[in-house]
Amino acid sequence: MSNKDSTQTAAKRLDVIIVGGGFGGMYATYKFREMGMKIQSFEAGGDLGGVWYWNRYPGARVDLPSIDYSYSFSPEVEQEWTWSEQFAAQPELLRYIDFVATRLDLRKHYQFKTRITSAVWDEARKLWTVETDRGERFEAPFCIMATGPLSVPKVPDIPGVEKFKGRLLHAGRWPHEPVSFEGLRVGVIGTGSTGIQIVQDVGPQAGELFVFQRTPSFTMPMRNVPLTPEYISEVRRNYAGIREAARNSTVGGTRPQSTRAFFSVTPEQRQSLLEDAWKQGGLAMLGTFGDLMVNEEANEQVAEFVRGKIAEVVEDPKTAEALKPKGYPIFARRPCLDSSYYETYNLPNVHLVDCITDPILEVTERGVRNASGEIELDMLILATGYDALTGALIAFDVVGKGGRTVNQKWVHGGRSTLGIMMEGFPNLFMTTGPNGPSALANIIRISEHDVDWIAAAITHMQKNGLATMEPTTQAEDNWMGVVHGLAQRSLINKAKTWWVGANVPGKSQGLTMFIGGFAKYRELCAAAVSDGYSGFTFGRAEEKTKERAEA
Ligand code: NA7
Repeated sequence: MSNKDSTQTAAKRLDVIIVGGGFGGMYATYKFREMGMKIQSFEAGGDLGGVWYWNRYPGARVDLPSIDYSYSFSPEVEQEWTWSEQFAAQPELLRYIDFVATRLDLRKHYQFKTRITSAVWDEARKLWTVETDRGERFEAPFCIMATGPLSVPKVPDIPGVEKFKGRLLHAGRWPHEPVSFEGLRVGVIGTGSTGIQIVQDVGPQAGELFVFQRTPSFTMPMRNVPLTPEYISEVRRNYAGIREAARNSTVGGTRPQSTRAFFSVTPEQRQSLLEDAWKQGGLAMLGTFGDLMVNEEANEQVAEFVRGKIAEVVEDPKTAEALKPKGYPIFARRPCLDSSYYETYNLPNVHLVDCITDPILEVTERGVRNASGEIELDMLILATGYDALTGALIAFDVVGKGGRTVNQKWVHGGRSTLGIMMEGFPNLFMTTGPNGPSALANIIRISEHDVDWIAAAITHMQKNGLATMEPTTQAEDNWMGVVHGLAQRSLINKAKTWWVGANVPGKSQGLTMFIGGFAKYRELCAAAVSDGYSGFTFGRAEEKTKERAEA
């Protein structure tokens, strides 16, 4: 035993370790408890909620309908919870999460304010050993990384950010107490989904608001509405059918997705369909045609339609022009939904700073200095995104067979089998991993699916006296072949976004998410089981016992 070992506290032995307290981790916690396993769950935040725990910024709101963006595994929760709006705001989402956690008694399994600092596979003992930032050690044969695709906030590499003497806030680490903007000169850097939600909320409250925009996003009207008691009771009566439809859809939700090709209808019909979609709101436009992500010309016509809408709303022609996204396909960057984003620029106190024509040079003690001068600020909000998809699992040491880390494995981008397991990392499972549908479908449907798949795999092992499970290199190559093959056809590659890793300097570039749709993903995951798990190798429990005896 090494010196290091002798000073270490004894590891607590469990059946399953679960990392993360977002939707995936909460469901995993429930599922494995119900299977009678000895579990321990960890969460870095002070409570459950994942992104919704951290992202308390003004205007934070889900951009999928609430009835889709909710658990389907518990009929009790479905019947007892009442959504108030079609697109729930962050406080309501946290109330929902609290309701689920309380109703299913999940918090008692969690250790909060605890960050995992390493997870190491012990090949001889067939166990994962996990260490926390409190110096504790836990070990279990199975480890579930429900660490989420958007959990590592990114601070921009703008010189001087640390020098700013005013209040510096990151949207992804927003304070718990209310933040007042009244009379303040506020700056927002970033105009992705987060920046857009902040701008429309803070614009009317701030003394002056300066929006630092590098790449404009396409945003469409959300047209959020309160949900009536009649609608809620119909949904409750029909949840089973609604969930079934979602599971068999491309997006994992109830948004219709047409197969209609853009040029299969006349220009007049196209215009009328686009106007209808705009009136309908949400992502109706994306669902109106089936080929917008593969037909560049069709895509450009839809983009031009939306640019026209911007010009109709924004009064100052120069601002309108700067807000129009150009140079990348619509929907290739996460499409945003807003309630009054473009209208906000008509307020006299709201100013767009175009960082393409007037780049940010540095953050100073007093504000932001760009080519044309210094803009003094009392508060600077960073809405600069996340080290997405792979960021959480490379942020600490996850060490598999032969001492190889996930960091090393993913040096050329996220790589896994089904987005759930990795060759070289036995018994380590991910929910909403980087090579599943991830950000391209309803993350709650994916989380539930992945946890169910993992639970079935563990049950299979238990029934058959198997101790370890790991994808073969061949199966992983095949899966990544499918992922890359589909990705090549997509226009998503033509935009520089977090979807393709372009927002983090030095990160491997390319689309590694499965773009074949949620229903197809389920089908392929089911096929990996129904062919007798032929893409996986299993180690027997006896070998483990034998190895232990020999050790
Ligand atoms: P995003 O979509 O990654 O947006 C980040 C924004 O921050 C984007 O507009 C970036 O511009 C901007 N940014 C980042 N660094 C800089 C610098 N240095 N200078 C100027 N602007 C900068 O993150 P969000 O949080 O908005 O959304 C993430 C997801 O959450 C969203 O897609 C939904 O799924 C929910 P850039 O594009 O790099 O030019």
